[in-house]
Amino acid sequence: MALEVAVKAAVGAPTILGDCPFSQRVLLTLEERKIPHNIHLINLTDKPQWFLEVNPEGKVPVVKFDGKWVPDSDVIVGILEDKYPEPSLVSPAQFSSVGSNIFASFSSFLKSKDSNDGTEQALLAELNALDEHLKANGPFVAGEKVTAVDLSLAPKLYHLVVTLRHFKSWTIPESLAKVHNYIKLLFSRESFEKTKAAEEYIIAGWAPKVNA
Ligand SMILES: N[C@@H](CCC(=O)N[C@@H](CS)C(=O)NCC(=O)O)C(=O)O
Repeated sequence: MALEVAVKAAVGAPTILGDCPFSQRVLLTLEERKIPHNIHLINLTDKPQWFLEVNPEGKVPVVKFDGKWVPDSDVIVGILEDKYPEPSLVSPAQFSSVGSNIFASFSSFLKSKDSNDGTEQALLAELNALDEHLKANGPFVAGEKVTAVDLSLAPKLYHLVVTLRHFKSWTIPESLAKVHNYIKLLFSRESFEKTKAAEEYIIAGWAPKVNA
């Protein structure tokens, strides 16, 4: 039986898949595991009553397991691993936090209006650390096979690439060749193509935060 999954709709286009990286992470996990699912698009600026009733916190993604809607991508990915153990996507424990500061440092740099506040250097340090990790262990975080940590990082790197190029004309330095290769491998997966939001919606989603 297909799982029910509620994810973000695009800003200003409630019938189109939106730009939430946590939602894409869950959709990627479902696609990689080939778990049949029905997608409900949630307009976060006008949340439907049924959604607020099953999920009072009002955040996406949520997935219905055994009649109960469960929020939080970490929790959802854990349940999917327990319920559908084959193929396992568990990342080895020593690699599970690789890249985990990239999203916060990217977001600070994107929103920064002061080019000397160190946010660019902080992001570069995180990307350098990822490059070093991939040099030693790549091409994916845990080697030859995609694991959960890659499926969490991929949507975040997508937001990074699209918005920094658009709002700051900034790109990841070519010298970080392993990061570039990693991004190419992730973004060209069928699961990624199928679950990504269009670039215009990524930009529309971030615009209010960048222009605040
Ligand atoms: N820790 C949560 C974060 C989920 C989250 O922050 N979702 C955002 C959209 S990307 C949301 O639903 N925000 C509520 C709102 O905008 O009203 C997860 O991993 O699922």
